[in-house]
Amino acid sequence: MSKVFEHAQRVIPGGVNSPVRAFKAVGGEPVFMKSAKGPYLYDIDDKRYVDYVLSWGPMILGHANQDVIDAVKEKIQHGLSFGAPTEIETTLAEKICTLIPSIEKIRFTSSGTEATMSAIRLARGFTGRDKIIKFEGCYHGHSDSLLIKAGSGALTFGVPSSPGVPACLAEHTITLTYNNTEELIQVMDEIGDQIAGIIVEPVAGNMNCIPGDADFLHTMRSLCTKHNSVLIFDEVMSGFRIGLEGAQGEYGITPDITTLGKVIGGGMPVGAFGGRSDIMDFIAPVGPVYQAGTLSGNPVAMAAGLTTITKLEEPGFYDTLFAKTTALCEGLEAAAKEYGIPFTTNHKGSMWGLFFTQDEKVTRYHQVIEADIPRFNAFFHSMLEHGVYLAPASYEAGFMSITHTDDDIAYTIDAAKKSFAVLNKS
Ligand code: HOZ
Repeated sequence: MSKVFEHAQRVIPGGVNSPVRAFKAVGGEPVFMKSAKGPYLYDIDDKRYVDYVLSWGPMILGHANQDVIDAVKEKIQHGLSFGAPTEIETTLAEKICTLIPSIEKIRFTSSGTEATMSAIRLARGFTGRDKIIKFEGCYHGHSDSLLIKAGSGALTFGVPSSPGVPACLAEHTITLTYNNTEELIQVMDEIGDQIAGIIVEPVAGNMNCIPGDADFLHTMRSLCTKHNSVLIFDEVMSGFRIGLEGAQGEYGITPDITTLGKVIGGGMPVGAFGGRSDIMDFIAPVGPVYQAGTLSGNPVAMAAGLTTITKLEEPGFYDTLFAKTTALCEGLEAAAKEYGIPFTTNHKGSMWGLFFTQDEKVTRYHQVIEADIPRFNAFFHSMLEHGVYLAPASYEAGFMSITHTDDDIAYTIDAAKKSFAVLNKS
């Protein structure tokens, strides 16, 4: 075991501050990183990796974007946190409300988990109902009500429903099958009037990458309207990654509440939830539903987020970004075909995923679980060896940044070919 990992484990459980980082799913030891620039990560031995984790999504502009760094540097001259309102919070709030019309008012938090947890409480407070619906394999952070049959690290560790979540709370969370419209209709027909809200990742990124079916998401919208349930789009991952208006813009659906995080903090710790004014005004201090945070709306984080989003508005940004994702996925599929490896990819905007499966397309959770995980793990390690950093679990989406060049993508496809060649022999 490396000295740094051994040292970390003495003082941090598992040596990591978030479980997926521990490489437990893929085996081996995590790589300790030292710095990052553009599409590259550099480990403590100065080895370079083309990075498709991008801090789990936020670094859409690539690492250490100069404008973002400059904005942060400027901001920190004036103090790090005030615990009082600052104007930049309003500026970022207004920017997001303008770009995402369903968000009439927004509240900033320090993480996506806080945002989804607060959105659920708000939906319950607003409707006076307890039950919520979520979907198997979707992950909405690690709050108690949502850590039930969840994706991401929970899936990786084989404990989709975590010990520590009280049964009396879990019984209010109903878990349905992602992309199964019939099941959703049936359940809402039976108990829709008891449902406070439905929370969904419109593009799932925590059971690898599975875009929601348009019919599934549109039906969900109609059912929530019919039963006065709150529709919560968890766009912590997909927000500003599928376009300026997020997945909701792409699908043409207006949720009641949206949760955001990752990109809106430009690499700093930020989350947010926002939506219809009448619902948002149920939050304290206007309304009775309590929610708060010492570092919420932190001005340094706001500066990083504001600068990031402003750069996303540049003409052609998303066309260029999405073309890179398509090129990568098509290149990987062609390479796998060349080596006779059963393999497919999914992508939506700048989110993508790869699957070692005989299935032509992956649209359901069970397909992710049934894919060849040992093969993914071998592929992961081979790619790492060749200097390509993929998420260390087959249940995570990949991300693309605007700084990934054609050469980086060609390099990645070449590394994949070398890896497929080895897999073919095993
Ligand atoms: N929850 C993140 C994956 N979906 C992992 C966060 C991290 O390890 O940084």
